[in-house]
Amino acid sequence: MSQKMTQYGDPVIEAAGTGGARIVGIQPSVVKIDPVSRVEGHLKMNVSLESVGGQLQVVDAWSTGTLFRGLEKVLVNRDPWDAVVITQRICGVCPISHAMASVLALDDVAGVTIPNNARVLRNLVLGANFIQSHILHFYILGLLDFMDGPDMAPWAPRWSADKRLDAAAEAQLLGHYLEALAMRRKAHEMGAVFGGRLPHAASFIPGGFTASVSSSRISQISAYLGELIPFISNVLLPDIELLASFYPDYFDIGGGRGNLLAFGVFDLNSSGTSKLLDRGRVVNGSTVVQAVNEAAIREQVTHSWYQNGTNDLHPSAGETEAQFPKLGAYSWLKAPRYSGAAYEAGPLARMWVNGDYREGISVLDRHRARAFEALKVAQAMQGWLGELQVGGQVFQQNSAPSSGTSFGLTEAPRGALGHWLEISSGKISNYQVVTPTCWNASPRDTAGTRGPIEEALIGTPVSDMAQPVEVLRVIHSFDPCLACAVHVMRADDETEVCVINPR
Ligand code: NFE
Ligand code: MG
Repeated sequence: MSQKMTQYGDPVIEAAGTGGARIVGIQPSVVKIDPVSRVEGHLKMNVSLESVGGQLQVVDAWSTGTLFRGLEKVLVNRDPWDAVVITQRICGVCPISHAMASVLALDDVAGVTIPNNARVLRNLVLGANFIQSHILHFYILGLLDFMDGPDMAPWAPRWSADKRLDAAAEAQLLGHYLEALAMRRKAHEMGAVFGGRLPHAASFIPGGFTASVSSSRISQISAYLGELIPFISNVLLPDIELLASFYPDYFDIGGGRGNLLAFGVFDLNSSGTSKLLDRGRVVNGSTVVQAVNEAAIREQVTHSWYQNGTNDLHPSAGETEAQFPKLGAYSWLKAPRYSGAAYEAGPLARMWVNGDYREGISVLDRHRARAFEALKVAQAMQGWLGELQVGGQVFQQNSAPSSGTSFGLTEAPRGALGHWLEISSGKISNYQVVTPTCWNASPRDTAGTRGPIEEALIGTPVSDMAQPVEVLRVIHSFDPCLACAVHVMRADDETEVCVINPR
């Protein structure tokens, strides 16, 4: 990395003094967006803007996760089964995926095969979570970068730069924004039919699931899908095309490197060899899907606020040792890499890997793929209801071994999710979570390679440096979540983050 950082992570210019470089201030061309709103968790984005061929555009970017999550530290010395409960607290938007990753790891380490009913019940609750998250993302998090809305919260105050919708489109999307709130609630209610109280489900347990299958519950889910599927088909998908008709250049903005990674999700058989959305990866937007080898994953921390001695570890041996401040570091996110390369995770990665969507890689393609995926999952759920056996077994007795290692790979709405578990003397001795946003919003790695969002921002045109809404459109297309569980900050401190566990 040619750029220098302050110890708090802002890119700086240096005085050309004789006694060595001296930090004199934040680079004048850097625009700092902090916080980036309408994401889950806490994100800052620094972008460097320059005029290229007469057009102001992003020439560099630095993505900063501004809060330390540290759930990995909380899990050490706990009963292994607690992992399912605790890891769901990483986030209120994707907790079911954390439950899934955790139970997959625990099923595996216990050597238990879950009953068919449990597999289907887990899929149904996770599917409901995907649908609520995807509806939430388009209407409530992503759309407001493109529309004005009425002069009231949450639409105002707002940036006015580059808003192109006409009055009819504004009115249609505003109406659907409000409808989306109700639809998202229905998706949550659908998940609660078998999942119990949401968002954090107590029903996911190693060996299976804790709900009985009745025909009335099956009918309830079917009724919810009967409302959600038409909403996705007849409202969400056409709204994305409407948006695209006003902003067609966003099929060419926000592409990035085109490396896409999917761990796969929604097991269709008990061995998990068949999935609704398969595992795979592609390089540079290729249509050739390659295998994913879990052993090729590392987390790098050269530019993250973790001790350099913990750099480049496989998650099974991963460490979470904070070091803040740290020169050259600018994020609490580690930089996950696959064979040293940065990969984008998310609905577009999944749909691309599976051959369901390969129109392109851009801001609008991410929105489209997400909506098509919502439809695919909802339609599959209707079919899964027919696999449930009323009154059938949902749980297989099992227990965690006193020692062992395992991992669970699945997908969260935002992309590939992995949990790595180590048990010693009957307790968790190590637990590492690598979230999709850690892949997408990662900082540079040891080689200086930008994370996927940083890279996708390069070349983004900006019409008004004081209102860089175009930058937000690219960021939001990834639907970032900065893992919103543990908040440790001093809001009144200009450093914006504070020292964890000072020793
Ligand atoms: Ni807090 Fe999450 C999803 C996970 S993103 S939303 O989807 O895992 O890091
Ligand atoms: Mg982690």
